[in-house]
Amino acid sequence: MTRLKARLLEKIQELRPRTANLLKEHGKVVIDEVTIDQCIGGARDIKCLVTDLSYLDSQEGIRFRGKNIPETFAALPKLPGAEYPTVESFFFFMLTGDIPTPEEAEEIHQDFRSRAKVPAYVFDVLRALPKDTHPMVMLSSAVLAMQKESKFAAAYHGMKKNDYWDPMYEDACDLLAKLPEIAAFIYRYKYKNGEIIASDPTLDFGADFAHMMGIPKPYDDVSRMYFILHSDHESGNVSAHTTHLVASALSDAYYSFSAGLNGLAGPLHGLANQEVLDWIKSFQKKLNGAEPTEENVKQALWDTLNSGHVIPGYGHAVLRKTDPRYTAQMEFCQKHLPNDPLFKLVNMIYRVAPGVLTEQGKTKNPWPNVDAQSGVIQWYYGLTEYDYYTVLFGVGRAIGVLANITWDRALGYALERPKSVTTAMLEEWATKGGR
Ligand code: HAX
Repeated sequence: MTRLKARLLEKIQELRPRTANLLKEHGKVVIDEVTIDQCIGGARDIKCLVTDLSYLDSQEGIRFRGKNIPETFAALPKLPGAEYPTVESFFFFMLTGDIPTPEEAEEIHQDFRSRAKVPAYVFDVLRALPKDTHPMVMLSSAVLAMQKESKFAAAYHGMKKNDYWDPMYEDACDLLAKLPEIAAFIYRYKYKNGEIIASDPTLDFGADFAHMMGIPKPYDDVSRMYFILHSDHESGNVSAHTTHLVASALSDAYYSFSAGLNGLAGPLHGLANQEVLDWIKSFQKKLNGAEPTEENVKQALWDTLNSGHVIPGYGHAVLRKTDPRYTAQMEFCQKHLPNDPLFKLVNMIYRVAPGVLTEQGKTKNPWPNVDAQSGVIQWYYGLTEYDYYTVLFGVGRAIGVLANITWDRALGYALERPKSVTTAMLEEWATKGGR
């Protein structure tokens, strides 16, 4: 057993009695109430999910295991010469809440390498899809195609509930370790004439991904940063919630994460990073080579709103301030690409868009989210095929959701099954002023 798995088991044994006690002794304590607008309006803010891996505060933004983004980056071990920690050490941290020692980080790196080989049939499945298939369909299909590898599904009938976490952990690690090769294959197959670059087993998750993408340094660090920033945003967002929901039926990690990816592919969620670049490129096209000004950015934003569309990369269901994931990427740009024209334009949009959205008066949060900034960095390092960007998000999101469903099994979280009501019932309760 690796030290990560042994540590995880210790943590599971610590937490299990606390969860059991909450259920047994305090199960009927009321922690929230539900209003009609929450019922119709997407269950905003209803407190009915549990995770210890991350917490999203509307003002402060995300904390991973209690640490904000700068604290997370500072605390985790880095490879010599690297600016950002490895994905492997971050996964250790997310699963256990502990910072791995360099030896533990190296052990998980070796463990991931032993799991990283993607079965050949996965590439056959991808090659069989039409070339103009969206890369998110390719990623989700590749993940789903590997379901027959599931150790959880294979062990399910002979297993006790307390042991479910073990093969779920194995599936989570197997699947996560394979994602760089799958994602890089999709990119090279779709956009680089199928010229595939073989994995380099000496490299860590982020560096091997950069290598297989064919993008030189510092793209290894860009990848580490990007995957960690996109990993987790507590449990209520569509991709995390979908993964959790599907896993609650004891579907394995392959079924569950593939479903989560399909949710991530929606324009109000992860696809927003593609939409942002699409918006910027069509804006630049209209400028016809002229320098953008704050005035014509403002006009273009109003045109989008007036045509009934959202401004991609702005707004959030929970956050009420600039997303710290946006800020972390902006700081990267200030350091590495301060004079990049696209970065300057994104900054100009940041100066103008919150005012426009506030004036329009609909959104509760006029500030940018993670997706407003992420494409600039990818574009700068040569990844200009922006319909691929959500795949990058998907690889990062896997870290959080796969760690979460491992814990779901460890703590025996139940089949998810909220209750629905009818419109007539709501009308009746509305008339009575409550149920
Ligand atoms: N542009 C225009 N209108 C917006 C808006 C935006 N960026 N953000 C919110 N609104 C509108 C909503 O569409 C809604 O309008 P209606 O009343 O006509 O339905 C109104 O403002 C109130 O919405 P809200 O309560 O502020 O926001 P929601 O919780 O309903 O939605 C969204 C949150 C992220 C979906 C929303 O802000 C949005 O559509 N943003 C643009 C798309 C985007 O960037 N998505 C990525 C979000 C981060 C993420 O998940 N990344 O993966």
